[in-house]
This record gives sequence, C-alpha cells and structure tokens, in this order.
Amino acid sequence: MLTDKLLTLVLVVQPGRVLLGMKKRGFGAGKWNGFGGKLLEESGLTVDTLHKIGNIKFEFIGETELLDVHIFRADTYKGVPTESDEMRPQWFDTDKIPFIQMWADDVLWFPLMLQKKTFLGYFKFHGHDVIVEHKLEEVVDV
Ligand code: 8OG
Repeated sequence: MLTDKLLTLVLVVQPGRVLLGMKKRGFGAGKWNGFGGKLLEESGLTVDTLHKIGNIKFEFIGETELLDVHIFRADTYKGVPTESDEMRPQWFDTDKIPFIQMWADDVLWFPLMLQKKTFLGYFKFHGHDVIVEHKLEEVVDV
C-alpha cells in the first residue's frame, strides 16, 4: 500500500535567472534544487506571494511512500540568500540551469515553470536517477 507524504517546493524566479540551492545533506543531497518551505527560511529569504504552479507525485520502486510535491513560484523575495547547514544558494541564468546535477524530472517541467505555466505530473523512479515511467501535462489551474 502506498502512503502519501506531502512536501512543498519553492522556486524563486526573477527575469532571466532562478535561485537554486545545493542540498548538502539528507534526501536529494548533492543535487541543486528549489527550496522546501523550511529550507527557504533557513536560506535567509522570505517571500510575499507564492503562486501555486504544479503538483508532481513521485513513486520510487520498492518504496511504500508516494511523495506528493506541491510546487510554488515566488517572483519577489526579501533578504539575502545565505548558506545554511542544508543548502548553499546560488543564482543560475535560466539558460544555464545545471540539470545534470538535478533530479532527472526537473529538465522536463522547469521549462513550463519558467514560462509561468501550471502542470500536473507523475514520475516513477528506479533508484534516484532513472525515470521508468512518467506523465506530465499542462493544466489551466492546479
Ligand atoms: O525536506 P526534504 O528536503 O527532504 O524534502 C525534499 C525536497 O525535495 C522537497 O522540497 C520536495 C523536493 N523534491 C522531491 N523530489 C523532487 C524532484 O524530483 N525534483 C525536485 N526539483 N524536487 C524534488 O522530493
């Protein structure tokens, strides 16, 4: 039986660039990613408005937990991106996003996010690097 685990992911996006953090420990360590709700605070930033832009469910073969990730975009922020024990923030130009060091699904939905589109997805992973099945659709609202 699969149990759902709810997670949030926030992408801070400005014209031509996106703020990512290198996850230093725990789940997804060694990958650049957006920030979880708590990690955003830990990285020295606050955001005013979060736009809900997507929902992706992740299944990992052999694991009973389905990750239900709710994705938000923030176009403005306050504070200075600051390294924490968990994340090292860095701005990336939108044409130089380091997909090779990111979750394998990100290359598929980041373009939608950057075009301010909304989407629903499902990805089934073998291990943490190989996608064996997926669905991704643009929707009017999430
Ligand atoms: O609290 P913790 O950092 O362990 O939560 C994991 C974070 O990673 C959470 O913000 C959701 C996010 N996340 C996944 N899977 C994927 C993925 O495939 N791509 C991206 N970009 N983020 C993901 O759990």
